[in-house]
Amino acid sequence: MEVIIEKIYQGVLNGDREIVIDSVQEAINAKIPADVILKESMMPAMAECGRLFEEGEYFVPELLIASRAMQGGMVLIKPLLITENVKSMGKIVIGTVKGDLHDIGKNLVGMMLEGAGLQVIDLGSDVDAEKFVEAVKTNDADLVGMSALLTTTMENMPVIINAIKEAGLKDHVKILVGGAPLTQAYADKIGADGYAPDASQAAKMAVNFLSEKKNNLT
Ligand code: B12
Repeated sequence: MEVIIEKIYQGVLNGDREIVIDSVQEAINAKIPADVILKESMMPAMAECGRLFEEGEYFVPELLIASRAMQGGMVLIKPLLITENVKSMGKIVIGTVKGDLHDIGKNLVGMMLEGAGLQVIDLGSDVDAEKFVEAVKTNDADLVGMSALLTTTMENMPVIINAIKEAGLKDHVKILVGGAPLTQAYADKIGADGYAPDASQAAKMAVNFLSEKKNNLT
């Protein structure tokens, strides 16, 4: 088993989608449970990619290629995770805000979050307040992640935060924001719970919020 797990780990780390797909299939055939594949190979590999990114050894292209490789394997194990009834760490609704079509960073954040064990409900781009609120309600989400790449569209973030408050959902969800024009100061000003400058730190922050939530419940 270790050999296949290591092959998947290295495949994600090196962004080799074919190797990941073949090795994940091999692992499934060998009856390795889907959650073991996820937790012992793909998640640590994405965490390592995040570490390398923070240390300046990996850049956005390496992250995108690693994420694409992981996605190749995820397609195979997702249905099994559902039948094995593996609980995700928590649920996050993500989207790029209204008027904004930039989705590369948001997708990267989504993949890192998935790599960290969260269930990601991706609303796509150009998402208005109503859609965010509806998705939080229907999915009983723990977190909301909003992305904006334009100085004009980042102004839609407080509108969405207000709509979440008005719907009475603010006590149930933590709101994370990001995108190139954003800063911690802006996140504080609009009442977001967290800001992260990149996908790796976004995933760490999401995991921290979920651990805090779990600790508060116990
Ligand atoms: C690619 C791109 C496009 C593509 C988008 C394709 C796509 N599917 O995404 C296209 C060609 C469509 C495009 C269009 C436009 N673009 Co454009 N685009 C870019 C470009 C070159 C790269 C953006 C990108 O993908 N970066 C790479 C990703 C990985 O980085 P990122 O998005 O910042 O995400 C990281 C972090 O910010 C963070 N993060 C992101 N989201 C989130 C969310 C959360 C919750 C968290 C915690 C973290 C987080 O993590 C991510 C990963 O590490 C930038 C230039 C730049 N240097 O940013 C201009 C840029 C953003 N675009 C710009 C402009 C002006 C436009 C247009 C208005 C151009 C025009 N006149 O039509 C249109 C707007 C269309 C629209 N309505 O959205 C300007 C914005 C200026 C401003 N200050 O507002 C920029 C800065 C270029 C410039 N220097 O002028 N664009």
